[in-house]
Formats: sequence, structure tokens, C-alpha cells
Amino acid sequence: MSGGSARSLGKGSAPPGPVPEGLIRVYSMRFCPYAQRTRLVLTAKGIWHEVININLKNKPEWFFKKNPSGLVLVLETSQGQLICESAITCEYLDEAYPEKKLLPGDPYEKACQKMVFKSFSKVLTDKKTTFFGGNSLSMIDYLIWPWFERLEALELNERVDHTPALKLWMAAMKKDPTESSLLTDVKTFQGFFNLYLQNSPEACDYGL
Ligand SMILES: N[C@@H](CCC(=O)N[C@@H](CS)C(=O)NCC(=O)O)C(=O)O
Repeated sequence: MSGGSARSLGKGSAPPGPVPEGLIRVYSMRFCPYAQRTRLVLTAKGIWHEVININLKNKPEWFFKKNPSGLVLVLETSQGQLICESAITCEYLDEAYPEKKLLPGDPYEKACQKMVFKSFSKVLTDKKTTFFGGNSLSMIDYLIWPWFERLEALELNERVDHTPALKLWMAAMKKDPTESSLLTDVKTFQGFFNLYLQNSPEACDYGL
């Protein structure tokens, strides 16, 4: 992986060239939970990728050609294919790079993961498993995790105090090497949130 902690590109920047063969590109922002889903999946699956960070408070003109809605994240392949919406990009990656599958092969099990994704709050307690997809970590955990990672920075940690199953899941997630490799510390998140809420063009590059 390259570029994950590079400064973001803003208005007036030159558009990046074509994606080299054998690589996939992610247009991202360091603190975006949606982009983090896809970056977790890329890392967990060991997919060779480059990251281009976008300044969401000062977006490059060319970025709207990658995604007319102007949202990160966007995936770009070496054939120039563009894919956006985090859940869709994660499923695409699991199918396009089938070596280490994160979604179950069984259609019913896959449908179950998608149903869990739609309403995950009650599920862990009912299922009595450590992870949302069973006893090992799978796609659904990576799709949900980025919001839980931000709870402490938002001072909302006590919200999970009354749900021991969620607390155990969070502890198990923190032990996952993929998750640890993309972890952001609480102070950095808080610094970013403060600047982002002030619409600062420096927000996306906080801490660099
Ligand atoms: N539904 C989209 C949401 C993506 C999204 O909201 N990204 C935010 C950053 S976390 C963004 O690009 N915001 C820029 C803007 O709203 O202009 C997904 O799942 O990818």
C-alpha cells in the first residue's frame, strides 16, 4: 500500500495519471469511516493498492469526474473502471480478488450477513458469537468497525457499557492485525473533528 498518510489533493491540483497495471487506486480521506471500510478490506485481503487522499473541504475539480457526487471513497482500476459506495466497493473487492474471501460462499449465509448489516444492534447478543458473521472475523465486522473506532473520540464510549457482547466484540477487533494497521488515535480524531466542523481546509491533513 502507498499514499495512505500523504497530504490530500485540493483545488488546482493535477489529476493523477492512469492506474498502473496490477494496482488498484482508492480515492480516500484519512478520517472517513466509509473509506476505512474499503481500506480494511484491501488490507485484510492483501490487495496491492495506492491511496490518493482528497481534501473534502477544497475538492479538486477533476475529482467530480471520478465521482459526480464528490464523495469518497472511489475505487479506480487499471482499466479506468470507477466504483463508489463503500459497501459496493467491498463486495466488488471480495469478488474481484477471491483468494481470501471475507463474504461467505453460501448464498444464504451471505444474505444473512447483508441482513445483519442492515440492523446490527441486537445481533451479537442473539447470535452468541464473538464476531457478527460467526466465530471468526469477516466482511460484516470490517463494514461496521469504523463507527465503533470513533466512539471514544466522540466521548460516546459509555453507550456500549450496557451491551457486554459489543464490548467483547470491540476488544476482539482491537486484536486484529488489519484493524491495528489502520488505527487512528483518539487525539488525532478529535483534532480532525474540530477542524472539520469549522470547515477548515486543513482538516483532512490534520496531524501530517
Ligand atoms: N454512502 C457513501 C457515503 C460516503 C461519504 O459520505 N463520504 C464522506 C466522507 S466520510 C464525504 O465524501 N463527504 C464529502 C461531502 O459530503 O462533500 C459510502 O458508503 O461510500
